[in-house]
Amino acid sequence: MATTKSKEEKGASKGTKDKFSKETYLEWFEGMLLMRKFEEKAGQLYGQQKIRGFCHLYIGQEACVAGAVSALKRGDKYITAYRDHAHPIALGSDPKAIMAELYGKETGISKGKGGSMHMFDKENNFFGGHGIVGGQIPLGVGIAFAEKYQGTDKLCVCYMGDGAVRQGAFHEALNLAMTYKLPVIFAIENNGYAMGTSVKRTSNVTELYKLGAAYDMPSEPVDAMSVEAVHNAMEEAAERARKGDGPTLLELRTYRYKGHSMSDPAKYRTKEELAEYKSKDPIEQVRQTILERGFATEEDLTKISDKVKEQVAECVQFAEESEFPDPSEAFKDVYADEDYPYIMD
Ligand SMILES: Cc1ncc(C[n+]2csc(CCOP(=O)(O)OP(=O)(O)O)c2C)c(N)n1
Ligand SMILES: [Mg+2]
Repeated sequence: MATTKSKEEKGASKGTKDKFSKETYLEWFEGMLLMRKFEEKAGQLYGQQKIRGFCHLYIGQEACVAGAVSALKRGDKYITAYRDHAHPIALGSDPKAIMAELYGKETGISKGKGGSMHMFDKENNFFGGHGIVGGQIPLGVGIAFAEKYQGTDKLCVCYMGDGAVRQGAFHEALNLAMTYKLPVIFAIENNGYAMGTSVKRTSNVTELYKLGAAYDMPSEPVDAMSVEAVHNAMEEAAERARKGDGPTLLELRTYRYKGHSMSDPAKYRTKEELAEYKSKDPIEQVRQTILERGFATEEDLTKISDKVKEQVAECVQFAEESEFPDPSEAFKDVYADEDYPYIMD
């Protein structure tokens, strides 16, 4: 257990605040606030049945992606599971197109055919949005393989939930990535639960970064309520990947403030547990640092917040005013063969 502690302490100490500039802090604040406000609105719209089907919110987990995007380079690839609204927002996709996708409209980022779980934006290096738990992990390794094969200096960040590490595909993917020294960062967003099942109910191995040891993969836990700690861990992993030293496994210790999906009363956790994580809110932490270090005043931050709210309102208006796709679109971009036999007349 002593080893575990020192690893955790190492992860926490990575949150050294002095390293980061005013610009970085303000970008983190605005970026994470946009993810948060966008999703709060999406939650409301779901209640009004404007958004249907599945909808998994990322609220509380924002630092996991904000700290990666600030640490990595444009052109690095990202792939994740179905909790996927914030990743493309962080990568620069148009939030209006993401909202339209939630509405199932033709102007959506996946032309209204993907919905909440299947956002996709190749131009901004976002490879989805995958509904099958663990399904994106081998795909992420494949993307990293392509980068290595083509001799680029780019890498792939492959996000997954804590539930996904119990899938066989995770272990096969780690083995292959380590054997071929592929430029991939496996980022486990450990929010403590897979639907209503806690991590400790699924395996003896509850410190998920330890799973990397079976493949001799550099692995560590990261306090992912701290955007600084995520940035630092991603930066170090990226350096390793770009040098040709292969993959890293990061266990991003995070928390989702909302239920698993929209129909989850979250009875499997206590109010105290939720309150404890809310007291470490990643956005609030950034706000405090900005104020403490004099990077902005309360008034400046309110202006940013107002701007973000306006942006979200524009997203809703855009989605409302967009059309549903024509039924003839249903099979386009879905199958490789354009004359797929079930195309409707
Ligand atoms: C192969 C497969 N099995 C089961 C499901 C049903 N399912 C959807 S989400 C989920 C829990 C996954 O939890 P986790 O990986 O921790 O991600 P989180 O929702 O916490 O982000 C399950 C079991 C699925 N989508 N795919
Ligand atoms: Mg989980």
